[in-house]
Amino acid sequence: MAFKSGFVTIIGRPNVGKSTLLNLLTGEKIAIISNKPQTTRHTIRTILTTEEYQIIFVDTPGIHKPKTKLGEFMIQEALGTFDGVDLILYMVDARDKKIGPGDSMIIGELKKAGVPTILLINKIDMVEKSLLLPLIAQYSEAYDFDEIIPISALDPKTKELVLNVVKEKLPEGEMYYPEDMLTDQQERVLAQELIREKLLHLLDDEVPHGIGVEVIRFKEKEDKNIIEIDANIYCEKESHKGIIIGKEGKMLKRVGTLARQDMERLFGSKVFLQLWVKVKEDWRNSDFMLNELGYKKE
Ligand SMILES: Nc1nc2c(ncn2[C@@H]2O[C@H](COP(=O)(O)OP(=O)(O)OP(=O)(O)O)[C@@H](O)[C@H]2O)c(=O)[nH]1
Ligand SMILES: [Mg+2]
Repeated sequence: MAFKSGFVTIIGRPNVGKSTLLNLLTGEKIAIISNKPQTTRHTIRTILTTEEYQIIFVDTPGIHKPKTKLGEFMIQEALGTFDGVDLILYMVDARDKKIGPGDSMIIGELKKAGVPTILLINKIDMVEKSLLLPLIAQYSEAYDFDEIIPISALDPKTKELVLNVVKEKLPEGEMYYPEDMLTDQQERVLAQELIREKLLHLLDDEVPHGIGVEVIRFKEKEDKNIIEIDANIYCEKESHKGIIIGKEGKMLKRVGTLARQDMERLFGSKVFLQLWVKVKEDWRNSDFMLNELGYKKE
């Protein structure tokens, strides 16, 4: 059988489970995940290579109505992936009773793009099966999806189910990337994201959305098998800084320990991590800061 290859983008509203699915499909923890919407801010490519195919999955920020320049960047990142991909995996939440305005907007974009699309109705572990049929009926009326598949991204069996369908739709083609390449994300970006993930997990709702992380030093000391990483955590208010640092620095220490453990696993090396917290009012609307933190197109 001829080798197949292609680009597959994963899109949908915030918090529907896109990054969870990406990590399940590739078997690696590359994308960060949290229970808070707008966790993913850049597109992330991860590459799955087998003897039969190479799939480049593109995880994208949740599509929402932007309120800041950062939000606008995120939407552009997501919509920008429609162009030139071989297949779209569009995820929605099985708990939705009907198609809301956010998903109607996304379907409008799908119609413009005209790329083959599989609808994945996710989180079916959280709903009664009988509620799925009416939702499926609504979606199949709204758009001519290639397939509609109810899934749970938390169920390991979903991996094979989705990969089989994706494989079927892939065109024949060569490898785009070396077979041992896992992601196009630089290690410093992965480090930055892991720190942000811990902050999302440990802090209450209001604070994390206003957080940006910048790795200011990433130095590999190969002779000692250690990586030294320094990072700034930017927040929008003096009161948030206090929360992030915590009583006697406890919160920051926890963030640092958890992020370091994940980094050591991912990089296969010891990590020495130092964190600083800085206040930058309204940085999410500052072109300069967005540029600094990598939320700008080159
Ligand atoms: N019960 C259940 N929870 C899920 C499932 N898939 C994902 N989740 C949870 O949903 C939350 C959001 O998951 P993410 O993967 O971060 O969602 P996302 O679509 O990438 O979100 P953004 O990056 O903000 O757009 C996390 O708490 C996941 O654990 C599922 O099938 N069932
Ligand atoms: Mg995500």
